[in-house]
Amino acid sequence: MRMCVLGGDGYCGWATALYLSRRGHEVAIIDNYLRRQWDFELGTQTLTPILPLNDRLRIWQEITGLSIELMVGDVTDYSFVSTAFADFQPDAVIHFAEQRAAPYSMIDQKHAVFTQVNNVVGTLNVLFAMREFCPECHLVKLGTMGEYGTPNIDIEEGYIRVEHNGRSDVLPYPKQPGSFYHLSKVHDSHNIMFACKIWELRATDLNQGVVYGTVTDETALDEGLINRFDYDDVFGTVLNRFCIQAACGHPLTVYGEGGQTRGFLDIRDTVRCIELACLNPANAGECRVFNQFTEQFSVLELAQMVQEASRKMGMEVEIDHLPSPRVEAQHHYYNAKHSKLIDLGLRPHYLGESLLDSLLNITVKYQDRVDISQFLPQVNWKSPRNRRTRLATVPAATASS
Ligand code: NAD
Ligand code: USQ
Repeated sequence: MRMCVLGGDGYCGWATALYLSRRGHEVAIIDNYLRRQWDFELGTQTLTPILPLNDRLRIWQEITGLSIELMVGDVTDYSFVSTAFADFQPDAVIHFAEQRAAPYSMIDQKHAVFTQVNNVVGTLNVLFAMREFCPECHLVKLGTMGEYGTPNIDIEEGYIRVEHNGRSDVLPYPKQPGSFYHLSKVHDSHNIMFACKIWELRATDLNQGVVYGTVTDETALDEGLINRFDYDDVFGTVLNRFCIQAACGHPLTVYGEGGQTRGFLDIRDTVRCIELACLNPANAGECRVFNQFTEQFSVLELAQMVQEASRKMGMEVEIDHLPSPRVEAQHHYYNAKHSKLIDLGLRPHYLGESLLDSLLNITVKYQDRVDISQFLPQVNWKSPRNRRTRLATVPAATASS
């Protein structure tokens, strides 16, 4: 298949582009390097030393003989996206190219507006460009489990049958997201659903849980292909952060009581899920929703697992309960369905001892690159003045949109 990976320089996108290329698909990456710019803005860097994208692609070609096309540009620029789709004629567009950190979107007004403009306008452009230049193509869009929030009933995969005043219907599952970032994904979902209905486009909205890990079979082929590993308080996801904190002997930063429960998955399952969705496309006019995670844990359970794995490696680490910087339920019911990708053939990697060991080993290996000032949360959901407000410059894309 001809697959266009939007956001292919990022964490999920890079691993996915390599995986799909090795599986024999024709792959093109679109990215505008915003993610690298946000590291400069926040004064942080990935734990792992990633190379410039051109170098990564050259190494990939040297090692495997496979080439991945690169188109550098901004998906909020319609003329760029439409030309890219018209030229490449993708069978599948895999859309990762968004601002994906909840704390970044909660820094202040500028960052909230930037996040929603970047994400919502980018996705709208993708939909319009598909309609105009590749209407048969299948959109595989990364959504998030956080769109649902934590309702006191089971979470279905996208839609729910509702009985009301003696009548019944299947309706989009109610959304109660917890940040302006998560809200941007809800807005995207509505726009995608509407576009499929009116233009007969085909789409799969993948409501992905929190991803962990960094190594895939492809990135392990050469040090120059290494993936990013974010651990700062804005872009670092919780398990990656706990592993680095453990490697540095820093107490694990559980926000509040730690009863917050989320769906999680290994980056190796992310890439497989994407391929499964592409190989089994939605029908024309259909907007499918899959919940993409393999296991659920509370934040405290994760911290205890990391603590135990560290102990076995001879590292003693404490668990701290910090006042939560977010507004989220700390004790709640959570039972989210996630069978559709399993039905398509996903064989999950579960978070076991060996995986935690390998995560901890990576963090120990690159420990000298760690900046421990990135461990404590610096963005508060309630504060009108977060520390980073003074540091932040808003990326140029907001102005151009
Ligand atoms: P990332 O920030 O590492 O990568 C996103 C990439 O998109 C970056 O390379 C960035 O430069 C690019 N990008 C952003 N805006 C762009 C624009 N306007 N034009 C062109 N390129 C642009 O993020 P990630 O962790 O790889 O996440 C990818 C997607 O998966 C996001 O949509 C995110 O919401 C979703 N997701 C991620 C996770 C996770 O745990 N990482 C979990 C669930 C869902
Ligand atoms: N948390 C801690 N301590 C930390 C960091 C986080 O207790 O040091 C807690 C948070 O309060 C939250 C949970 O861990 O309850 C998850 O936080 P996170 O930062 O790992 O993940 P989140 O903000 O939800 O966002 C990440 C990705 C985002 C994706 C989302 C999937 O950055 O792109 O959409 O996971 S989901 O959580 O299912 O919405």
